[in-house]
Amino acid sequence: MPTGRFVRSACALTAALVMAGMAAAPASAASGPNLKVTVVAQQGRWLSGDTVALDVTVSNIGDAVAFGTIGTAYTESGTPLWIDRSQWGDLADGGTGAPVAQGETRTFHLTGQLGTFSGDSVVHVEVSTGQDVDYSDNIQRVTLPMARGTERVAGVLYGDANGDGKPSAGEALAGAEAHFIGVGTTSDMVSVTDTTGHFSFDNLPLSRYAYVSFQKVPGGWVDQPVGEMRLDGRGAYTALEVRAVRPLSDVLHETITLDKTTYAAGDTGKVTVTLSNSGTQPLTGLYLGCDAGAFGSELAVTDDQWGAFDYRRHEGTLAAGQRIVLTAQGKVPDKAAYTGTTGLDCTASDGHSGGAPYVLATAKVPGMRADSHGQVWLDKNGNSTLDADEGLANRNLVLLEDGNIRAYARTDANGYATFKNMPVGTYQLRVLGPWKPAPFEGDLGVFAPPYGGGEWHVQFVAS
Ligand SMILES: [Ca+2]
Ligand SMILES: [Ca+2]
Ligand SMILES: [Ca+2]
Repeated sequence: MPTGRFVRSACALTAALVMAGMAAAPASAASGPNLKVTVVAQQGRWLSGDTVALDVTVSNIGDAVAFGTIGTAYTESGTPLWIDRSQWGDLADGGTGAPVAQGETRTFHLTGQLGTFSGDSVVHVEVSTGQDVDYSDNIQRVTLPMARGTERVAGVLYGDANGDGKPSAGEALAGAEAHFIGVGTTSDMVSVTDTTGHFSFDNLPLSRYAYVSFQKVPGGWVDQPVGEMRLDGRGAYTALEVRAVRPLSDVLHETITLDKTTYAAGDTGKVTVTLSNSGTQPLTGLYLGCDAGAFGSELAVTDDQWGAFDYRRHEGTLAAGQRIVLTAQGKVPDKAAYTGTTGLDCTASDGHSGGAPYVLATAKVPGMRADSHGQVWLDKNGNSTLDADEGLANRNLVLLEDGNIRAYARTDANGYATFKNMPVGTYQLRVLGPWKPAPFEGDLGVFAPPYGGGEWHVQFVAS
């Protein structure tokens, strides 16, 4: 029926007009709770893994209590920001919410952690209550700009001979290795300083934590630590000035001696440490750090015997030109009988200078004997791994002690050999022929069980 259709259409039109009119009316005109949220995001050029703060203010600008108020914050797009919802307290999603009275304002300090990079992070913050009279102010979005691009790290290494804290003529340190490591680099990168002391690394990936350190610094200079760097594309580290200072060992000299060259387990060994200051300034805050690499065979010297030089006190002093003799004693531990060696090693430090002197004295603890069995090998395929056919077959081996040959053995078809019934102790293993131990190989300890007896594998390289 035409008339009926017209009537229904008119009703629908009227309803649409009424709804549009309600939405356009000022919020203050409506009566009821009206939450409003504002968000201020911490400024930055953000990187994955960063923690970002969001200051959230929730106000009820209506004229009635907002019951059951809930707050949420989540990533709408881009790099995810992980926000623990418990930071909303009684407004946390998952609970029943909390009332916010008319005129009340509450603030929340939210923090979140950025996940894997996926462009700028758009964070949606929303507060809700039943019957909010104007929902348009209940949601706010903030965009966290993510850092992009690559970085350059460069600078100069100088030995601050004139002590003015900056590079001066003639202070460049050439030929040192600058090592860079940061998140996103798989191995450390090396740049050798040129004749002007400069080093550089280009096209580095952005990184929350990155470090430059130095090796093979010439002339005994000690580089001062470069602090942690944050590579977020600002180019903040392209003109580093890395200061190096003279080592403490230039002025602080240390010697160590034991009262005997041979002990038995249970004996008391006496240690003498001599310290002297050859500089023109007093040295203060000195202490000895002994047993640094302790593995249980050292003399059991208690630290209180060093008096003011006890590492817990840091109270040792040496005037310019002064020399001091410190003595202490300790028992030779039982374990030393199994390793054949005892002794003590001590670093003398002032707690802050690099290049602290280090000394070591050892003595023998003879008596026990042990077999020593193992393999010598060459990394024939260059994969840094011992593979099945890499034993050095049918070769003569020797164990040296202080340059003297103490034992011989011959390897089998797989590079294995046994030194029989050796006095326990520490030896240098050599292959007769055009080979030498790989640079990282140390001495060979021949220890009695239970401290020894395991199979060793020692890599050799062409000499
Ligand atoms: Ca509202
Ligand atoms: Ca200088
Ligand atoms: Ca190999």
